[in-house]
Amino acid sequence: MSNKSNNNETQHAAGNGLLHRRSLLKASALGLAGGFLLPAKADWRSVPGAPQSTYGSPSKFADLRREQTIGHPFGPAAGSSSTPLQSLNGTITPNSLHFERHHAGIPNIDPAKHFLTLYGDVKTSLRFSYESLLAYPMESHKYFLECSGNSYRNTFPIAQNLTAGSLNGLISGAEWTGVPLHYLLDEAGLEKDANWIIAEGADASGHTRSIPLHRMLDGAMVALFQNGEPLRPAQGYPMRLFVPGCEGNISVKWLSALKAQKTPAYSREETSKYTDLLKDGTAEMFSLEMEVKSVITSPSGTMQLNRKGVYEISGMAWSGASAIRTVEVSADGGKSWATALLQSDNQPNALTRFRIPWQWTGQPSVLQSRAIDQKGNVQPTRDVALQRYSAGSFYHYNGIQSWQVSSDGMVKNVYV
Ligand SMILES: Nc1nc2c(c(=O)[nH]1)N[C@H]1C(S)=C(S)[C@@H](COP(=O)(O)O)O[C@H]1N2
Ligand SMILES: [Mo]
Repeated sequence: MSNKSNNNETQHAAGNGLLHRRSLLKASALGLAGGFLLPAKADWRSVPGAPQSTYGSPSKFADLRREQTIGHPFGPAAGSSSTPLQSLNGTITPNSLHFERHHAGIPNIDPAKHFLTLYGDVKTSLRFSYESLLAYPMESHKYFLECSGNSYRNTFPIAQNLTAGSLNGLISGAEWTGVPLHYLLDEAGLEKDANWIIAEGADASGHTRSIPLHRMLDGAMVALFQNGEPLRPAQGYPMRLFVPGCEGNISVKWLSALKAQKTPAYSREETSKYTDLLKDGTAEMFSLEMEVKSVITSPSGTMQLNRKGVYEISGMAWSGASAIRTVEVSADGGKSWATALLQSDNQPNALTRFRIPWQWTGQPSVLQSRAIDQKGNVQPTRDVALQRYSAGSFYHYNGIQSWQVSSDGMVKNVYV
């Protein structure tokens, strides 16, 4: 090992073992070095493996499953499941692990029998079949999708000892491909006062949301493909609305109608739900944009550190307002912070991966990440985040996630 890299490895960036973000991780520093034995000849070297398949599946040794697959006590089809953030890396969620949130289950829609109607304050009402939409020019973008209820368990008075995915996994990242909405709106010709578009889904929940026109013209699409393949039924097959940076529930799945009008619809989903009760007793409506947020996915809740040495702290950051500017990481519960490496392309309204090396000598530690977006929004502490809304209101919670590492290596959700 040269002196140069040796210096680099031991360059501390903040308290309690955070190393400079570009420090190299080497087996010697990881505490993993030592003599190794040649492995015995494995079975898979001596006999041919399984044949090819028509649709792939993960290794049986990789434990990949959605978490918190919870139904509603009065209607099991109304429920959600979370992405296991701690089992994944990078910024793309595989389609089989994209989080799910349905108000009335997953309809099984035959695309030949499904239509999207565009009507209301327009010069010409239009009806699109799945086939006809496939003929339009499309765009592909990487975006996050986050439920406004994501991380609500961290608003509970007692910290829940759960995984990163169980606590914060109502978020996923994908490459979405579809028809930019402005093509369809231009074709129909909006009337002058048509400031809102009311989107409705074809499922049994009657899910209806009002979206301000500027959001529909700026980046919204009728999404047809997700990570390269046709949408999964759970994600809205054959077509869904996708509004980047906004709470998941306005990205209406199984999209069947778009109605242009002067005012919002004040539908059930925007009166009885999806409003935020403020401290003064008033309710904030149409708080659509998702706030700046991040979460460390490794090490994270319920994991066990089984050696001392250098670890890579890694996680995801995102903001509905812009791209991510900086992610800071603390290993001492917020006393000191070091800047992490943003280690993915960093697009607006997309997941950004951050990484930073950390030397664990067995000391009790509290790991945190704090995201700052290009507009200067800073992710708040839990205390500050909870002050925004009245008690019991749990949408749009974006407080800093704290993971406690105890001297025995157990990692646990804590409030600091
Ligand atoms: N038609 C319809 N659209 C819907 C919903 C629904 O129940 N019905 N759920 C919404 C909610 S609350 C969220 S968070 C997202 C979830 O999208 P996903 O299941 O693809 O992750 O879809 C939204 N769109
Ligand atoms: Mo949601």
